[in-house]
Amino acid sequence: MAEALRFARRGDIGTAPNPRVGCVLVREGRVVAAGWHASLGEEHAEVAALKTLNPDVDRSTLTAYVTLEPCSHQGRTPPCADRLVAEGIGRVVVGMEDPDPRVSGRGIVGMRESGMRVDVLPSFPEGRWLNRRFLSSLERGRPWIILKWAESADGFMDPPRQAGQTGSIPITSPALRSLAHRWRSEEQAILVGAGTVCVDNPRLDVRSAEGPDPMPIVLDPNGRTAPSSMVYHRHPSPMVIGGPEGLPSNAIRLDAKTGLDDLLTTLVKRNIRSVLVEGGAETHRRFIESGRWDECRIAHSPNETGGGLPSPMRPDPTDSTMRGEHPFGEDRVTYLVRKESADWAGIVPPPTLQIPFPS
Ligand code: AOF
Ligand code: ZN
Repeated sequence: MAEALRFARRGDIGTAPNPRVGCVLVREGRVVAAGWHASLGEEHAEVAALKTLNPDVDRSTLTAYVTLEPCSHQGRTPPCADRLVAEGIGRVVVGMEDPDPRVSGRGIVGMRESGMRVDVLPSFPEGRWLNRRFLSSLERGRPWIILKWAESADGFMDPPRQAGQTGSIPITSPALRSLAHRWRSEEQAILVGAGTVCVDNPRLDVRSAEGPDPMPIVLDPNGRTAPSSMVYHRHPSPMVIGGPEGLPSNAIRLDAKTGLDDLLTTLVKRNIRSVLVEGGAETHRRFIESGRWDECRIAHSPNETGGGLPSPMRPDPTDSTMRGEHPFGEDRVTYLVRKESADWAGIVPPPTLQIPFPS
């Protein structure tokens, strides 16, 4: 299963909202074929693995190790459980049940009813962590939420500005910017408050890394942002709570009174399974105080700004677990995970910092 998990990790960019799944076919202790779900709409891991299998191999001698229950539904591709049965695979070992309501155990039952031997791991924390975004949406009804900010050595997230001076002023080194953009490409949505849009006028897209742009979400209940702000013109469907008059027609506008939980429910309904919150401090505070966060990534610069916007409150240390702390370029990155989220996921692996890297 460790080998299947290794293949699952390869499907890192472009699989969302789908889970990351890997499959290996084993004969007499040796892997004879392997596959993974590479991107949304493409074949599932089991089918990808079968594709690489020598046609002469006797299927009944094989054990398939799959990190997630083979699906039983006709979605973008046909059901994998039926395919494994039709192929005559001898035995299937499943990492964990698929909580997708179209599957939720039916893949396992179907394979067993056909006479196949199917075993399910009693616990699979690595697989849960890998698919924490997918599982959070289906099990907890809210996306996985990552808070991110950068701060100076003297505790500011934005340097002092002249009156009327706008535009983003980086605090950290260029090396960290590519990491921060990689983080953006890994999440389906990126959220900021109105203040950040007014002051920084950010694009919130992925530039210094590869991968899809997340959907921008702006919290602007009082309609303070300008409709010409870049965030409203870079993505096919920017979302805004409240917002100003005169937004492009493709913007998705939610009522100004929409609360955080209603927003998170709306995102799950739209198959948005993760959100990167990029500030500002007030927005981070809302998420921390309401307990609606899972990870916190703080980039520390060695330089002082000598004033500016104070960085956000830290999550209560009794409420969070340190995932790791790493130098990155001239900066240092601290990774925290909310205790409750770590317990829910089952495991908190240390972050890997090479680029490209699996998160
Ligand atoms: C599998 N193997 O590799 C994956 C599965 O959008 P679709 O049609 O591709 O279906 C997505 C659903 O299929 C997803 O929500 C999850 O339940 C399952 N994903 N299942 O047997 C795979 N990626
Ligand atoms: Zn499938």
